Amino acid sequence: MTNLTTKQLEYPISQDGAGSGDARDVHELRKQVDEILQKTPVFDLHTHLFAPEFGELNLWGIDELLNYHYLIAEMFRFSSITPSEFWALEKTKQSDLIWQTLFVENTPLSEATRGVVSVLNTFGLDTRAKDLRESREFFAAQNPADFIERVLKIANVTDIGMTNDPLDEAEIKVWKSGAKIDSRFHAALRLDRILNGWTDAVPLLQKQNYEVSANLDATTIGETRRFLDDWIQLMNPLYLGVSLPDDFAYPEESIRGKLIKEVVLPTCKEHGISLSLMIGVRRRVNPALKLAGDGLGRTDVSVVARICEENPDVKFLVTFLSRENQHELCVVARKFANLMPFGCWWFLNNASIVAEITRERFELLGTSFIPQHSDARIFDQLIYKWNHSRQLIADALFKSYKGLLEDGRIVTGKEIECDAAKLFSGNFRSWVAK
Ligand code: HDL
Ligand code: ZN
Repeated sequence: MTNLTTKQLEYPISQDGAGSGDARDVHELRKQVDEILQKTPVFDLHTHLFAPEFGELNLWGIDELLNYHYLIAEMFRFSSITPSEFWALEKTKQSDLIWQTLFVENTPLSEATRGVVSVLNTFGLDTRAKDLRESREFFAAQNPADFIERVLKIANVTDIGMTNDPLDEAEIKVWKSGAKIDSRFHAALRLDRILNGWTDAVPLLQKQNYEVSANLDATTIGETRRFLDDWIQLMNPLYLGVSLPDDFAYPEESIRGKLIKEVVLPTCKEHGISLSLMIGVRRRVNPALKLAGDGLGRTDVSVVARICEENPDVKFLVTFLSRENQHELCVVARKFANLMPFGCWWFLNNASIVAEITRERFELLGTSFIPQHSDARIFDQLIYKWNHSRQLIADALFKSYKGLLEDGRIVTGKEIECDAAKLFSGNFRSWVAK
C-alpha cells in the first residue's frame, strides 16, 4: 500500500476535484464526519414506541424510563429484593428502588443506566439526585404532544418504525377505530405470536372471524393469509417482522416452518413487502424476571443463506442477537443481494460491540447495510440511544475514510453527506420502498 506523504495527506488530490470545504487533513475530516452525522436525520426502523394516537401504549417520563426491563435485570444483581417482592410493588416504588440501587448506592456505568443519566442531563435535571422528586415534577409538567416533538428534534429522528401486534386487544381497538395515525409513525406487522405460539394464536384469530384450526390444513393456510392481507391493508406496514430463537431452522418440518413457507413468504411476494428476521433470542431464560428474563444464543447462520437463496424475490432485513453471528451475517450478505443486515440489537447495543460490528460492516459491505435501530420502548430513550449510536457510527466511518485517505483517495463533504443519508435512512427507505 503506497503511503501518501504527510504533504499529500494534507492536500490529497480528489479524483473529481474536491470542492472547497472538503477535508484537507484527518483532523478536518474527523470534524466533518462528526458534524454531518449529527445533522443527518434518522429513520428508526425498529422501536417499541407508539404514535400518540395509541394513548397509554405510548410510554415516556422518569418512572417508565427506570422501569425499562434492562434496568430491572441490572437492579436484581445489586438488590436483595426477590422478583416476586419487586413485582408486588407499584410502579413508582419500583422506580424509586431502581434509582436508589443503580444510581445512588452504585455507579451507573452500564449502557442502560448511563442512558437515563444522559436523558436527565439533557433536560438539565440533577443526575446525582438522591430521589426522584425533581424529575417527577419536571415530567409531570410536560405536555405529552410537545414532549414528543422536543424528543424527536433533540434525537433528530424523523420517522419511527413501531412494533405492531395484530392480536393485541389494545392495538386492535386503535387500528379498527379508523384513527388517523401520525404519519411519522409507521407500522411493522409483528408475527411472533403466530409463528412462535400458533396454538395460543388460533383462538385469537377465530375471535377475529378467521376460520383457522390448530392443524394447518388448506383452509387454515388460506384464512391465515387472508388475516395477513387484511392487516396489511389496515396497517400499511413497512415490513413483516418476527423474532426467532437461536435454534431457528429453515426449512423445517414444524408449524413455524410450514407457516413461513406457505403463509408468510407467499404474502411477502404477493404484497412486495420485506420480511424482517431478528434471530437468536432465548425467551424466558429466567421466567421470574418476565420481560427482563430473556437471553441469547448463537445461531447457525446458514439458515439465512438458505431462506435468501430459496426466495430471491423477497427482500430480507436480518439481524442477530449473538456478536459472532453478526460477523457471519456480513459474509452471508456478501452472497445475497436480497439480504440487508441491520442494527446492533438489544444485548449488542453497547459501545464496545457497536464499534466492532459497525467497523466490520464497513470493511465487508461498504455502505450497503443499516447500522442501527434504537429498539426504544420509552420515548425519551431516543435521545441517548441515537446520541450514543451517532458517535459510534461516526467513529467507525471516520476510521474507514481515514484508511481511504491513506490509500490515496479523498472523500468530499458531499460524499460524506450522501453516505450518512444512506446509512441513517436511505438504505432502509429504498429497501422497503417508502
Ligand atoms: O423482540 C424484540 O423486538 C426485542 O427487541 C425485545 O422487544 C426486547 O425485549 C427488547 O426490548 N430489546 O431491546
Ligand atoms: Zn425490539
